[in-house]
Amino acid sequence: MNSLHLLLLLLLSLILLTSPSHGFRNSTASLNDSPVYLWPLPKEFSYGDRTVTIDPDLALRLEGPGGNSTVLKEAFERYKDLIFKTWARSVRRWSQAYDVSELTVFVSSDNETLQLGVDESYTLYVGGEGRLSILGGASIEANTIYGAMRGLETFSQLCIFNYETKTVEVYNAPWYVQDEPRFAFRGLLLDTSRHYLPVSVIKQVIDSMSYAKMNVLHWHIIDEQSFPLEVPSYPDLWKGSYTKWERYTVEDAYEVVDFAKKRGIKIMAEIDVPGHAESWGAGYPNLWPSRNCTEPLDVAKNFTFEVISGILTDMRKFFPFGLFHLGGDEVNTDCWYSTPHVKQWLQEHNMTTKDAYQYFVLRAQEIAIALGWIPVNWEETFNTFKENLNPQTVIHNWLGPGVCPKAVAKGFRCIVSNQGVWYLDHLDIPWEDFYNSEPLDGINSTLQQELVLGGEVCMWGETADTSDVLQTIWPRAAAAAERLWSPLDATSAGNLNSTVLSRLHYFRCLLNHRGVAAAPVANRYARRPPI
Ligand code: CP6
Repeated sequence: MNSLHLLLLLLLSLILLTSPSHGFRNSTASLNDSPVYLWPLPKEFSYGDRTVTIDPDLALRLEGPGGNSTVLKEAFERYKDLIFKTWARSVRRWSQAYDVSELTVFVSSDNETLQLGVDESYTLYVGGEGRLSILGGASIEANTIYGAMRGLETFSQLCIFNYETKTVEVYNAPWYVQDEPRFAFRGLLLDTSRHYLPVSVIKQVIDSMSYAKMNVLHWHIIDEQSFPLEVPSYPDLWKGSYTKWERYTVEDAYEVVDFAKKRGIKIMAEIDVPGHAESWGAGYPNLWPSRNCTEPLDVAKNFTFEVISGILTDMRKFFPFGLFHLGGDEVNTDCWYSTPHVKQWLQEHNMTTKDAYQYFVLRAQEIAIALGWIPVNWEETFNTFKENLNPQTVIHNWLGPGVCPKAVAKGFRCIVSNQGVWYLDHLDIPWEDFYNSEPLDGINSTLQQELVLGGEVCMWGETADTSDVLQTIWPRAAAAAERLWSPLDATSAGNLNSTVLSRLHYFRCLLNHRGVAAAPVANRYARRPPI
């Protein structure tokens, strides 16, 4: 920190101490008196009572070791379009000066590696009146370009189009925001097996996730219904796609990963084994135990593990994220026992079907670990054979509350996706239930709490496709996004009566303006929550 920063900080604290926090009302229609329309709510913030105008030719000044980033420059251009082209076709260009003509972005590291736990913190300042005053202008300080991107999102949410003056303004300046996420893993599952989703739709989902500061797209690519992905090592696998036009090439996968990275979002890919894998056999029927036992995959053949190894080796090239999901849920092993050669294999190895399920999951884990991945498995694996799992395993909850407390007590890391409150395909779950679901419920020790990486909302694809996937995700995913980003006290009970409803209405409206087909906040399906 140099002396200029110190001076700025000093002056800032002065403002924070002297400025009223609720002094001002602007002309935009609001549902209550709060001037705060940010989603998710930042960790700390304060605001004043002045209105500043933002120059439609807003310039970016990049500073610091990370300041030369092309990715960040591109992000700035995207946000400039969102700020100035979202609400109206054109802003009025004035002859006189605007209060904010330049956004200074200081990034202290040039390391653009994107992994779990990457620093997403930022400090945002949007100044007071007067372009030349020391308190004019706007700035973002961050340790990584990903933190700077989160700051750009917050900045864009402060920028509001004034329909009378036809300029973009920030109300209640000066704003001072110091922000960082509560959880490192803030995910959304997208299922492209039950219904194929074009790459353009996946990109829309990724874009919309970045608006809510979500950071992991769990790509449930393959399931029993279809195998849409190209796997060079086993080129017949994608014969399991619905049609030859409903497939992802290797290049598509690279493109999705790259598009997401530019928005600070990791892609966690999944191959769900040994259940949920019937479609693998369309190209390689040998993966099926028999013609009338097409799931789970054949545990008795070495070929099965050769194929898994081939898929993972290929995928390792285009999925750089350190976590890889190996499924392991809903495995019904009955037909293993009723298939003669598998039954014989079980007897030769002195295994029950349950032992064989464990053997399969552990062998798949070993392949993923040898490739440098941390395996993630659905909770049945933990529920069935607990300590035998590799200790690196991340347990992914879904069946109900309770498993993460048990998993972290045994030293495993955990991701929460309780189906009763975070399953988006359950149309009757209202946003309030998404909002009130607390990932750390039932976990009291700080050490164990730290093993909860975060949570994930699940958009299973049986009943949603391109025509309605975005409106099914939003706005309810946003409720979980705030739970996972904002401080616990900001999202605890009682706050439902404060700004949360007006902010969610505003965020949903913002999504619509940005071209995301988010459904109304109180949609026609959702049952009302208990009072
Ligand atoms: N597909 C896979 C699914 C589900 C799971 N795994 C699922 C189960 C129950 C509900 C919703 C989705 N469709 N592969 C469970 C993790 Cl209610």
